[in-house]
Amino acid sequence: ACSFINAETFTFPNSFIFGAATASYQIEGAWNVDGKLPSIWDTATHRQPSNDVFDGLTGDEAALSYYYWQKDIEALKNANLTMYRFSIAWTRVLTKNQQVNQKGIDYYNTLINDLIAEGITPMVTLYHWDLPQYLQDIGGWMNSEIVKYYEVYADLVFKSFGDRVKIFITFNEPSVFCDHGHNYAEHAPHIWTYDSVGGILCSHHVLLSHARAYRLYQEKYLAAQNGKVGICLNTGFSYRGNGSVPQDTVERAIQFYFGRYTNPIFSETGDYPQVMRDAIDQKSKQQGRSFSRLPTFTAEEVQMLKGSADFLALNYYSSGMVYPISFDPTIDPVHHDSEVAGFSDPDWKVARSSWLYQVPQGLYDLLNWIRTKYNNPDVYISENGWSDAPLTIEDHDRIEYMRLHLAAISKAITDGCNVLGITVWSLVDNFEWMRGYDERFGIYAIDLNDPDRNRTPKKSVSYLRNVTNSRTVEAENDEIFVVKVYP
Ligand code: GBH
Repeated sequence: ACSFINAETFTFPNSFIFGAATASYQIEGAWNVDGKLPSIWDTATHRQPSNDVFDGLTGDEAALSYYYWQKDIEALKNANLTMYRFSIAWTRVLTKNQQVNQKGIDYYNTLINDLIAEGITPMVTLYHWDLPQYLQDIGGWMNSEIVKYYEVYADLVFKSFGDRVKIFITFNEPSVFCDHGHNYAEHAPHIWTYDSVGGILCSHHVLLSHARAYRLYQEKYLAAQNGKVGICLNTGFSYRGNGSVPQDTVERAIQFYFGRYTNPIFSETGDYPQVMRDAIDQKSKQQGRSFSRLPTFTAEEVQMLKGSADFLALNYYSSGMVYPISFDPTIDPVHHDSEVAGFSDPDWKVARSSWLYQVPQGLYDLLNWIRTKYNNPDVYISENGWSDAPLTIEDHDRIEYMRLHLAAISKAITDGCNVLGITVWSLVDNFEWMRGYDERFGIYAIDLNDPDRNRTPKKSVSYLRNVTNSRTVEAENDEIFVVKVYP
């Protein structure tokens, strides 16, 4: 055991929940089994001659959780975790004619029943990036008709599982799948659009789909089921990149990345952040366009969105330094609407994933920013985790990352932030999107050569067990507060 000379002990209230998270495409495998239809990630990973994934691998099998869900439940129990965040594959539960595929429903029913039998609370994400390909074929998230399809899907999920599932998340990280999927073709559906128009349309329709699903639950299911519905949003915190960066730049960075979803849902005014509205309207005009690239919500839509979440599910991994840049409409301004650019401090510790720097302070500052900005909503940390090389069982770096981020959360709770729990990313090693299986986030290792996909506990499992037993972690302040301060 380590001992820290100036260590402080950080505690967690008894109500605080410790759990772990996964997502359907990243763990299930069985991509074409029991009536499951192809999703945009099946399409993306099956592209020939190259799928652009590290080592050319796919999620066709992954952790094979479609067959080995009991091993996942064992893993949760063994780590002393009492909440499991997983996602439902839209492609398993509905046919192209929008009819129920019972075999898909059966799979999730079994998983949910088995979790509950072990005292583990299910937290269900409806959409973690695996859109049915037949919906992509009509434009996917860029077509406003998607809102109706999503509502049918949400209705089925609430109706089928809501008697036992009391925490639903409508979407996972729209900023990621909208921008990476529809602006610069890094993620499925690999669409590149000029001037962010694809990502902007995607975000707009995701927001409307979210709100419709939330209202549907309130009207049709809340009275009988009494559950909560929220949305999962990700962001880092932003810091001034040098002494001449105005504080205003920091706020712009957060508003453009995070505020585009939080302002419509969690703020008192509703709608898109004013800075974003003004900037995109003005730049569209400057480009000679006759209407803004950013669509408008009707007054009813603003109302429908406002307050449409019982909690915020927050994914936090890392933070960045920002500085202002000027908008040049003559070059393709992919994400220059904000006129903010970012970088990472090379002094920060970096994971196997090149974007993942260890900045626990960012989580602490972000939680307090959310508390003051949005009247202290209920928050779950729905993802937080560290990547390392395949089969790293002695995962000391992950343990350090978890310890410092848990300390940051505890400190934020002491400040009054309503953080209800955490589901760490991830329960098991899984398909890390374009990075394939080269970056491992699991607290359990999976050897892809093992046909039984046994879940081998990494050292972080016993660490987590200690944390959940003692409900404390130890950290020094200068391990948490790593961001340079410019006067
Ligand atoms: C989460 O996204 C996802 O919800 C989860 O499925 C995933 O497995 C997990 O994180 C770990 O990555 O190539 O430099 O442009 C986290 C946010 C956004 C982080 C996209 C990586 C790409 C960075 N991710 N980002 S870069």
